[in-house]
Formats: sequence, C-alpha cells, structure tokens
Amino acid sequence: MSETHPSICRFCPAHCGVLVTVEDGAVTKVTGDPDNPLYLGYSCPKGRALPEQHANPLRLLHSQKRGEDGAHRAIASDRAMDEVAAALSDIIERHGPRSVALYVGTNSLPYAPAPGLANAWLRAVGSPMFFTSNTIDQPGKQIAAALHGAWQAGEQDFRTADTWLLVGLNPVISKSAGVPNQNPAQRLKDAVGRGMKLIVVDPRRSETSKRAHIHLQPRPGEDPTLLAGLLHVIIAEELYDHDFTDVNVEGFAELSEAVRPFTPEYVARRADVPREQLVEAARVFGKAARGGCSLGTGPNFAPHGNLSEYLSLCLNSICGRWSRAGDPVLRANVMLPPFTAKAQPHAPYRAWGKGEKLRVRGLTDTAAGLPTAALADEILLPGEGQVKALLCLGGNPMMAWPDQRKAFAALQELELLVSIDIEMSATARLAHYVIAPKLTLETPGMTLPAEMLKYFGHSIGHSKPYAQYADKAVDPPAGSDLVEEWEFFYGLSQRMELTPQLVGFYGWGRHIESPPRLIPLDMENKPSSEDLHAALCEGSRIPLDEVKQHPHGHIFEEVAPRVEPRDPDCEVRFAAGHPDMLRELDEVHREDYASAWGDARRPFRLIPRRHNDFLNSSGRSIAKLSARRPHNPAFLHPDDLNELGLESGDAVRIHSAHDSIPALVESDATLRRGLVSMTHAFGGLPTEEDEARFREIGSNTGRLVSSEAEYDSITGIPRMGAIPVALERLREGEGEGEGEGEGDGG
Ligand SMILES: Nc1nc2c(c(=O)[nH]1)N[C@H]1C(S)=C(S)[C@@H](COP(=O)(O)OP(=O)(O)OC[C@H]3O[C@@H](n4cnc5c(=O)[nH]c(N)nc54)[C@H](O)[C@@H]3O)O[C@H]1N2
Ligand SMILES: Nc1nc2c(c(=O)[nH]1)N[C@H]1C(S)=C(S)[C@@H](COP(=O)(O)OP(=O)(O)OC[C@H]3O[C@@H](n4cnc5c(=O)[nH]c(N)nc54)[C@H](O)[C@@H]3O)O[C@H]1N2
Ligand code: SF4
Ligand SMILES: [Mo]
Repeated sequence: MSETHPSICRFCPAHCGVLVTVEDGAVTKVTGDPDNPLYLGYSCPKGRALPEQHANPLRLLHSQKRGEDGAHRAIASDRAMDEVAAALSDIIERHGPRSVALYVGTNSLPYAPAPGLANAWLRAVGSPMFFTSNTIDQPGKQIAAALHGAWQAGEQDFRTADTWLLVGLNPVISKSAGVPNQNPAQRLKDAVGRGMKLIVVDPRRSETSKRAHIHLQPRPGEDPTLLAGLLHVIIAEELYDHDFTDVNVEGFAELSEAVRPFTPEYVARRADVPREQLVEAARVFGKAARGGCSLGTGPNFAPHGNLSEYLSLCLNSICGRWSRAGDPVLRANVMLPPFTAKAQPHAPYRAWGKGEKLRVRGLTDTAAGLPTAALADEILLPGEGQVKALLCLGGNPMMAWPDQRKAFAALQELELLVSIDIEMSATARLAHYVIAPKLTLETPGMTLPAEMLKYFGHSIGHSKPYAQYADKAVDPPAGSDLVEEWEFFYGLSQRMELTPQLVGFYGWGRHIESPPRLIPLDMENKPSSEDLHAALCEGSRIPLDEVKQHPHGHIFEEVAPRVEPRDPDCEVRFAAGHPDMLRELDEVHREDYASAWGDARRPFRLIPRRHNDFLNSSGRSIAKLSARRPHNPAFLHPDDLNELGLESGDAVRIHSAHDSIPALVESDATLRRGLVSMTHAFGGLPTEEDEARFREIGSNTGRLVSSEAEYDSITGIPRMGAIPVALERLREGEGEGEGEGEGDGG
C-alpha cells in the first residue's frame, strides 16, 4: 500500500516542506511539496535522499557499547541508559559536576525537544559545561549583536530590497543567510530579475556570485579591511542615512574616525581588488533605498570575525537598513510567543566575561556560548574541574572540531564518551556508548526550531509568518531498538533521580525577547514526543492546534503584524563606536599585511566551501549522495596547478604551520589565484590507516588548524579560514602517515 504524507525535511536548517511516500511501512520517495505555500515544491538532493538515509545499511538500529577489545556490540537501549547513568553518577561523585560536559552539534535542530532536554539534564546535574557547534561556526554574529545592539524589528525584506551585500557566504548552496532560504537560487533570480543590485564579496566566483551586479574577489581574510573601506566611502561621500543615524546610532564620530585610514587606495592594494569596483560597491549600497548586508562563514573563520560582523552591523545601521515603522514584521513570531516589534534597538548587552570561566586562554562564557575550541583542552588539562565525561548530541567532534589531532587525543583521554548518532561516525568509533536514535521521519517535527534561527544573526530563518507541524510519517524499522534524543536524557534523569525542567526556545539564543521558559516535566509518567512538542508551543502566537490544521504548512498572513514606531521615551541606541572593536580595527590597520601576503614558505591560503550534497559530515555514508565523489578535493586555480606542474587528480600534501594532510587536487577556474578551496568534515581519524585511504574518504581540514596559535580572545574560535599553506607533490603510493604530528618546520 502506498500513501503520501506532507512533512518537513530536517536534513538541513531550511526545513523545506516535502511530500513523503510510504510503501509497506517504509519511506520510498521524498519530493518537494507543490502545495506548500512557502517552499512551493522545492527540494534539494539531500532532501530527496531521505529514503536512502532512513534505509541506509550503515544506519545504527541498535545502540552500541565498546568492549575491552575495542569493538562495538549492540546493547539494549534501556541497558545502555542504566550503564551510562551509573558511570556518570560515579564520575560526578569522584570529580564533581563540572567534570561532565555536553556538546550539541548541528543535528539536534531537527528534534525540537532534544537540545532543551539535554540542556535541562545538564543543569540538573549542576554542570555549566554546555557547548555547541555555534562557537566554531559564526560566533562573531552574537558577539557583534551584543556589542552593537540588535534591531527589534529585524532587517529589511530581501524581496523588496534594492541592493544586498553578501560577504563570504554562498546561500544558493548552503541556504544560510541573506537570500531567503526557501529555494534561494530562485529567490535570487527573482530579485535580480526585478532589478536588485547584488554585491558579493567572495574570493571564489560562487554559485551565488554568478548573479552579482558587482563581485569583489578579494584576498581571503581581508573582510574587516574591505568593510571598513566601504564605510569609509559611504561616510566620506555622505551616502549614509543621516536621519536614521541621528536618532538611532551612538558613536558615529568615533566610527568615522576609525575608518578614515581605510581609503579606497589602501583597501584596493591590501585586499587586491580594483579601486573603482570597491567605490562603486559602496555607492550602490549607500544610495539604495532599501537593502542589507549579511556575512557568512568566510569572514567568521578568518581572523577578526567579531570585527567583521560588527562592521557589517555598523554599515547596516548608518545606512538605516532596518525594518521601519509600518513595515510588515519580516520574521514575525508564529510558534514563538507574541512579540511586538518596535522600530528601535534592543540595548547592547554583555558579550563575554560572564558565567563559567574556562581554565585555558582566559576564555569565559560568551553571548555565543562557551568556547568549543577549548573543550579538548578542558579534557586534557589535569586538575580541579577537568572534564572526564562528554556526551555528544547530533555532533561529530572528530570531523568538526578544529585541531583534529588534539581533539583525537582528548576524546581518547575521557573516562566516558557517549555519542548519540545515527551511524558509527568518526566520533562514535571512539565512544564507549553510541546511542541509536530515531530519524526525522519517524518522529514528529515542527518549524519552531527553524523559526528560532532568527536570533542567531542577520537575515536567517523563515522570511514569512510561516509554520508547519508534521506527525511521524513511518515507524522505525522492524526489530530496531531506537530512542529519541530527548528520551535518552529523560531516561538518564530518571535513573540519576534528577528533576530537569525542559528549556523552552533553547538556552542559547541570547538576545531573545523573553528569557527561556522552564517547563516542568512529569518524571513519573513519561510524556510522549507529541506532548513535549505541544509543551514547547504553549503560549505561541498561533496555537499549535491551529498550525496542525494546515498539514502542508501555512503562511499566517492574517496575523502578520506591522512594525510599531519607536517609543517616544526610548533612549536606546546602537553602539557604532565600541572601543574594543575600534581598537581591533586599528590593530588590523597596523598589521604588516605585505609581509603576510608575501610569505614564500606558505604561499597559498586554504579557504572553506560547502557541498550541496552533504551537511558537514552528514550524508557521506549515503551512497546516493557520495557515489560520484566520496572525497573532498583540494580545488586550485588552473594556472596555479600549471605552475606547480600538477593536474587534476594528482596527490599533494598540504602543510599548514601546524600539521599536514594529503589531498587530491582539482582544477577550479572560479577561484582567484593563490587559494586552496576545500570542504571540511571529510576524511577519518588522524591515524595512519585512515590517512592512507585519503583517495576514497578525503582528508580533514580541521587538522591544519591550531586551536592555540591564533584564536579569537573572546570566543576562542581559531583561525579556521584563510589558513597559510604550502603544497608538496606526492607520488603514487605516497602520503601514508607522513607528517604525523608535525608541521612543515617553517
Ligand atoms: N575546518 C572546518 N571546521 C569546521 C567547519 C568548517 O567549515 N571547516 N564548519 C564548522 C561549522 S559551521 C559547524 S556548524 C560545525 C559542525 O559541527 P558538528 O555539528 O559537530 O558536525 P556535523 O558533521 O554536522 O555532525 C553531525 C553529526 O550528527 C549525526 N546525525 C545525522 N543525523 C542525525 C540525527 O538525526 N540524529 C542524531 N542524533 N545525529 C545525527 C551525523 O552522523 C554526524 O555525526 O563544524 C565546524 N567545523
Ligand atoms: N549543502 C550544505 N548546506 C549547508 C551546510 C553544508 O555543509 N552543506 N552547512 C550548514 C552550516 S553548519 C552552515 S554554518 C552554513 C554556512 O553557510 P555559508 O556561510 O554560506 O557557507 P559556504 O557555502 O561555505 O560559503 C562560504 C563562502 O565564503 C567564501 N570565503 C572563504 N573564505 C573567505 C574569506 O576569507 N572572505 C570572504 N569574504 N569569503 C570567503 C567561500 O568561497 C564560500 O563561497 O551552511 C549550512 N548549510
Ligand atoms: S534545502 Fe535542506 S531542508 Fe530543503 S530539501 Fe534540501 S536538505 Fe532538506
Ligand atoms: Mo555551521
């Protein structure tokens, strides 16, 4: 028997509305849902591979326990919870609650109750050690918002904007920010078709920049310089919004002074872009009536990510690029509680130096969360507070954490490592217990987590008052023993006799309109997944029952509120002259960029890129997605390959100052010269056996990153982009195990 259900794809944060075909209890087909009013039938290869993901022969159908011999064997999920709870209680007794840490990765987002219950469990344990992938992603967004202030009504609408400036992101592939993430390629085509002038800053001619009116292709990592240059021109030519700035911005004079040295000549020379193009970009952005500037992982992985994000907010603010009184509220709360957005800022708030202090590098809790790049150090460093147990929820430290070799040492040092994962990921291979969860189409889903994304930064998330709820479409495979993520933390709480309170709307969206709601849980009678979804939606603007009336999703236009005017007595203003940020800008100006760019020892820069068929490390095990190219090539400009005497398919060893990895090169004429562009989250463990397989599984770029040589002093994010590297040719059969643990000596 075949039936079709409307549902939500949760493979990536775009949360597209899809149609799921179920035959004989198994998912056989997933397509875009033409009746979905927001996504209009769109889907991507990852979403269409949901049947293969659910039926993946490599998927775990039983939790696993590692034996004395190092091999993993199936264990009943109840038994696994008993043993993990006992081990944790023992560790807490011996080492205190801080010795237990939780790491939440990207694949917690699909399961609305999961991160909130995991966080609640950790709070009940009494440990502050809550880490997420956010601080190895774009933490500059939340730091900048804290220092500068966030606009209550959000940015202007892309669909009516005259210009948009995208710096170091590629939303056509990543569905990340800037361009609305519902079929971004089409949204971009529509916008450019009606005359929007798109400006893209990317060292690569990306899928997104193909539609650009102006594409600046600078040296990577020069984003602070470039943004300061745009501000310089806009201020010098008086293209900013005087009225808006007068009312809403403080520190304009200090900002003007700070960007004064960033003349077009200086910026053009330093970032290596044509001067006229830079000035033209500033004029287009400054003269437009409506628009916005959004940043992505490019500038956030390069040094000075906070500063780049801060300058982009200043650029938006002095140009008045925020929704005005009378505009429809762009990201109105639907499954979140009602909120009246006014045309005024939330006041700046504390960005760091609060909460838990880490024992290394002077790091503290921040507006972006605890610095994940230092978690490996917290595991390795002996002494009071040392982390002995780590639980990973939907994350893969061995693929994603910077400084892979250090992460490897740390995870092996743990007394207890638990990974909640659908497969034997690189991290799971090291885990004492691997908890096998249900998959998205086997659980209810809703768009509340995607709605939350707007709190993470500029122009992210749904751009209409949209919501969808989907019941589970199928049961888990017969004979499997799977628990939902939240059930695991509920089960631990029961066994450890804790009374956690479910954290509504998550614990880490820091400038949210109301503090996270704590929802008491019945620890006697286990709630259902549906109960918890309902509890999370209590008090929502649109009651969950009403959302459920629209199985294909619905745009609640009828309640779309308008932005209210600024309160007459409101004195809050954006801070455009934050002394710390302007000091950092001055440091940038004093950098010896010429020597840095002229360093012959490492003449190339390694930069990140994302792949349409994978979400970080997810999808690599699905044959339908990875069959064509299971490794991650090192892309170089054809002229660079020529000069190095290399051809596509040749093997090289890439050396950073910290470590080295083998890779296969591939020609890519969309790059500027002097770059190596490579996708992260590939390869295996930093062992000789895994490294020898680089031709099949690729290599892990995180191994080239040092977590302590160069890092942001607030969020601890190391230099993960614009990494100086050198290339060395490998001959057939070479590359196995060379360069173990050492850099290139330079
Ligand atoms: N060098 C370098 N490092 C990077 C980046 C980079 O570009 N370059 N990117 C950074 C960024 S932006 C991020 S967000 C982080 C990502 O960091 P992580 O979130 O730690 O890494 P992922 O690879 O996304 O890990 C997802 C894990 O979830 C598992 N999974 C998939 N589906 C499910 C599910 O339904 N349930 C559960 N429980 N698990 C599931 C996958 O098998 C995988 O092991 O990496 C960061 N690290
Ligand atoms: N298909 C797919 N979608 C994804 C993901 C995925 O892995 N695959 N990952 C998800 C996650 S976790 C995240 S955080 C988002 C990220 O989403 P994005 O930030 O859009 O990430 P990318 O697509 O890698 O785009 C980064 C762009 O920055 C450019 N760049 C590199 N270095 C620099 C630099 O120094 N300066 C500038 N200006 N540009 C630079 C690169 O050439 C690239 O085009 O995507 C999400 N969506
Ligand atoms: S864009 Fe994301 S949510 Fe949409 S179909 Fe692709 S993977 Fe699924
Ligand atoms: Mo990310």
